[in-house]
Amino acid sequence: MHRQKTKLARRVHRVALAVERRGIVATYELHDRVLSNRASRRRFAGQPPQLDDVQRSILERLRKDGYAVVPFGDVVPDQSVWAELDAEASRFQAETETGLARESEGGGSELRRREGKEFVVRKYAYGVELGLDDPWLRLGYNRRLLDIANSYNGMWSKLEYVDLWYTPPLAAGERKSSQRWHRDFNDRHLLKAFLYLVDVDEDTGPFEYIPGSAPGGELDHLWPWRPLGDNYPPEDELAEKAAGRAVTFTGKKGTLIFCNTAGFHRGGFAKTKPRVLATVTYSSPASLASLTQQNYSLADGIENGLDPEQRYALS
Ligand SMILES: O=C(O)CCC(=O)C(=O)O
Repeated sequence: MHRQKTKLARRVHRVALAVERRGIVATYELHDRVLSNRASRRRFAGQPPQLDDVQRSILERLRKDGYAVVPFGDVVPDQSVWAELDAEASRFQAETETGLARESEGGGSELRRREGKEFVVRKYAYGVELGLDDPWLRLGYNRRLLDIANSYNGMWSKLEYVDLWYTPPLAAGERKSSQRWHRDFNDRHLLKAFLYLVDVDEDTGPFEYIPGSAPGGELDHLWPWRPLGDNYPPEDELAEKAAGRAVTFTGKKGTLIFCNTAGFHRGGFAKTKPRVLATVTYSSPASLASLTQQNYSLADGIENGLDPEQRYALS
């Protein structure tokens, strides 16, 4: 009797999950085609940003390959911005290393991690309250980056995620979760920026990408992107189908990578040295309406001092 009940409960749960999934996918498609994204495309078309040569070149490369790499200073030439980020990153690195040392001695720490991806220590993770003066949030709503994201997505984008990651080296072991090839499930209109805050070589867990695998690219038919799709194909099959195509982003501190991570990517498999990077995610309003949520809330509300594009990204 008990066994039958358990079986029935499991079946009911499975059906309920399937119905919920279908509802989420339908909501996403509706918001992408008709509701949120249409209005957001209109806003962009009514007020397209003036891009300079650096931004135009990034946009061209993004459209062709799904990624572009550039020194941070080329996008944000104001030296004081980099100086502040660099100093903040060093502080985060030092605090994280103190916390990790305490943990390895069996003590507690306040380090933030996310379930399922415990190998990364995060500055903010989820549910953090940020002031508009937070340097990493400011990086996310910096018009130089935001204009690239909006132009690539063809609409005013939402700043969905802002964080700093510390990936400690792991002497041995298999690749786990985002260390394996995958597509991000959360949006087809997606742009992430990764800013390396230490030099990253082969042993530091570089980010890797398969050019042309983003939606609309020549390899988009490989386990194609779907909302909530089956986004982790067997590693060996993908490696065979995309043989020789993957790009590995080793680079100096201050390297900025723009990438549509609805295409295949992986990274953070640090072997001997820790990797420290900042990451910001721009997605479409449809994604926030159904598939994902912002990892931060604003401490101060949105100021009138910001441009409409910035206010939209943060709301
Ligand atoms: O840590 C990395 O390099 C990969 C990150 C990743 O998979 C993601 O942000 O979606």
